[in-house]
Amino acid sequence: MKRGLLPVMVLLATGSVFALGIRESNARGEGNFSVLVYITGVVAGSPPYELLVEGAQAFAASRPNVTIKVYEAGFNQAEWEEQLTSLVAGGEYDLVLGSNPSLPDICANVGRKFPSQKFIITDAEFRDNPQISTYLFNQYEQSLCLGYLAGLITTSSMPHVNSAKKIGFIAAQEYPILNRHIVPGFLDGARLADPSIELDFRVIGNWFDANKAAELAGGMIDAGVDIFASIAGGAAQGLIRTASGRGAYIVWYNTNEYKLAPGIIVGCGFMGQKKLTEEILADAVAGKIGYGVSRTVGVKDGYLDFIDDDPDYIASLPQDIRDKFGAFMNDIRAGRIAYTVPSLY
Ligand code: RBF
Repeated sequence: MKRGLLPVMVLLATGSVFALGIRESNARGEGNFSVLVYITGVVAGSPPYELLVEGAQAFAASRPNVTIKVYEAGFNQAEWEEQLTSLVAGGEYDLVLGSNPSLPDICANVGRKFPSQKFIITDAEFRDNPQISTYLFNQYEQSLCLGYLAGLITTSSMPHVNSAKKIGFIAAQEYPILNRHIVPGFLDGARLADPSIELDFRVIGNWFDANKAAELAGGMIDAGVDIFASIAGGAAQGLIRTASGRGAYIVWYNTNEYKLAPGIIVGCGFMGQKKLTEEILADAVAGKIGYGVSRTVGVKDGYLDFIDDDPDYIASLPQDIRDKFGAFMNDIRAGRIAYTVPSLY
């Protein structure tokens, strides 16, 4: 404490010229902490981005010296690196915060041009770069949970269930976390309920085309799918439309969306991205972030879970399914289910 105070007292005693010099060398301002929240897409309709922004804004609201700028980079992925480069070129931001598996590579390129710029990215895994810190959600685990529930549903006698043991997954685009963690986890989970379950997997090609998602979902229902999951951002609205119109079920990743289609969206996962964001920013302001490293978070430590206390969940599924699934979730929460997370590479 004493050691920390001494330079401040010297600075005050030596007067304004010295103090001004210090201020000029720090364009961001003494004591202020400025964060660029870089959204790789648009916020609306994408749970990871909505939660990231909510967390950053909640943190800034509690700290008057923290300022947040949210930038939506849009859907043209080819432009993301150039956009980020021009945003950080002025040296305005103490930190760039983002949430996307493709961001660390982009940040590494941008960071080479601006060696003092720091980046923290969630939903990604990247190591050994002293400017970049990453946090990976164990989405294999959330997928195992949602997949097991989908397996219980497709083998049940619920009103919209047919005799085919077929579950569906609609993805906006393919990428390593999707192909190696999310989709395999979903199928592995379903096969814990019944090993003969098959997966119908289809790709939209972008994160916004709800009509294409609706059309794909229709074809999948024709092919025997009665329960869906999707990772599709705003395009998932098309799946909800078709499932509601034709009669099929959906399990939803990351956020509580039961209200969007009660009785159709029958299970929702939880992603603790808001809490993680607030913790990350507190650590960043305190200078406690480890750069060059990646940390994985999941159900056991409370960063992923399943929302089973919502009245719409309880009303949507028969007691026997909720009992079986509840026992499974308790085992996952307690670390009693053994599984191996596949390699991302
Ligand atoms: N998830 C979204 O919810 N909305 C998006 O717009 C979005 N864009 C993505 C773009 C790229 C290039 C990649 C690799 C992933 C994207 N994701 C998006 C997926 C996101 O990172 C995460 O894996 C899923 O949302 C599941 O939590």
